[in-house]
Amino acid sequence: MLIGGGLSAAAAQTILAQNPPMAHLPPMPAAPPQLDLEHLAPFVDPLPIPPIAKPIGTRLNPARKTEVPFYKIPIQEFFSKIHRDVQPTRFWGYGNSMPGPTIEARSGEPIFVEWLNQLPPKHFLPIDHNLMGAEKGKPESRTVVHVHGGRVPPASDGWPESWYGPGKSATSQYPNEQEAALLWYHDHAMGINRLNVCAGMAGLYVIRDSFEDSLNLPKGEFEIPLVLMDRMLRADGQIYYPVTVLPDAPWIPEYAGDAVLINGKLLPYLNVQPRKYRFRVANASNGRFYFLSLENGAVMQQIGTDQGLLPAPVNVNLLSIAPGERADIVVDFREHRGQQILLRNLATTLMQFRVATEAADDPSSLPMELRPVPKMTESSATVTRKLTLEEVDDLLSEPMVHLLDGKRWHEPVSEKPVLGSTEIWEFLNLTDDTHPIHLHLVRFQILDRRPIDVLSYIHKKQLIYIGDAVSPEPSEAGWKDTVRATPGASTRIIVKFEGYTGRYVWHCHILEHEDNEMMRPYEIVPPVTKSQTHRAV
Ligand SMILES: [Cu+2]
Repeated sequence: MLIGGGLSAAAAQTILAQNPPMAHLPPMPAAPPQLDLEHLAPFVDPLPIPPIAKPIGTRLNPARKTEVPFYKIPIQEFFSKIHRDVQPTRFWGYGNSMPGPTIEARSGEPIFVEWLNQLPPKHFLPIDHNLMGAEKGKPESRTVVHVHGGRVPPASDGWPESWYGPGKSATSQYPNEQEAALLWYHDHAMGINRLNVCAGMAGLYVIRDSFEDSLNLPKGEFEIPLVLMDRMLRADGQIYYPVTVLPDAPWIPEYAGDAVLINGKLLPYLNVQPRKYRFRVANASNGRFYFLSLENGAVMQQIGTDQGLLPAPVNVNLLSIAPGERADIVVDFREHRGQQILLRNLATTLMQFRVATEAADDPSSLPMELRPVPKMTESSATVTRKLTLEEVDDLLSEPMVHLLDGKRWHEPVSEKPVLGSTEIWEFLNLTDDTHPIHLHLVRFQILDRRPIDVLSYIHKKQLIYIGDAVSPEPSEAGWKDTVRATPGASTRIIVKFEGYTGRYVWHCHILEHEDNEMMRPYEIVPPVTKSQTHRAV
């Protein structure tokens, strides 16, 4: 692999060791001719900014007897230009843009969204009917929407089996009782969510609050979302999703395309002024990890992660971001007047920033102290769960299925944290891949990662640590909802289960894994009261 962006060979080796590409892919039929990215003119399209969703009115919030903003967002097929020289690409998405319209919300101010399924009946990507939940006879274009990172009642969270077919809709309430953060919404339909997201079903959901406002970070036209989605594209610009050689079992273990769309465009450019910008980065790819850098040594200062602001800005030369994760970045272009700066993923160019020559005013701030993140102490946890991440291979060493704690989706719920309690979840990754693990509803902190003797665990169920525990990187030492569980290692998180009782899910955010059993339900149960204890006695 060629390494660029000022990355040393040693650093690249470390990255590759921690995040190896999928070791094995099933035999695949030859792909149809792909779009020739080498000869595509770069930087001919301006970076689009997804439209802001507008409420169509208000609706009574029965919990508070108040009227709250009401949105209707259709889910439909449309065609969109991903590049000046490529004919329009078919997408299934929200509104008629890819990414969908950005929902702007304020902390503490609830909204309702009605999601309307207006998709055509036949899916345009290959469904594998062997997967749990994707059996024949179900509507192919079924969907259900999940707001990733949202603290949402269970009925509005997008339970994977609560999908609905074309012509139907579902209304979700989003209380927004949480701190400012960049969330994102996407499809979560059981067994086909990798196909629906690949088809374009993703959009941003921003929560703001007065604390964040008071920091005077760059805003308005100086706050730019960057939604990363890689795709395989046919020569005619249409999305290609590969299959195996088995016509009845087309599932592949991971999807990765060479064409990286940023806000729905290939190789776009952005005109910027020589001042500070805030970039809200979301990795909405099925399975690709990005390692982003800026040419010319322009510094990225990471100010936030999945669930909001970090305690202080962190300088990053290389920004790692796994599927499902978000990063909040400030870049000051002041020293780069007149320059053209490339944003790269390792050696691959993704987009260009064109810095204006004229000096610009910059009334925004980048405080050295952002938002306090009180450290959760291990002693506050009442339960520790050891949960394996496993890959089951076939006779040819090809992955057949991925499991959490050795269990499949339909097995009884085994994780039942008590509302208000704190637990440590220790993920024991017995596979060769990094799995980004996401828990719905909650935010958490990463405690540490530590190498383990995988074979001892597999053969004797003995947990032997074979190295020191390593603290999370400063850039991930904030509130998280998705954690990279590295291969051959224990990754520990500490979680307080707040918000609601009921059933939620936790899963790997590599969508091919999630669709093939790497997702489990969990249930938050009410605390047992003293009177109930007496009755039980
Ligand atoms: Cu995975």
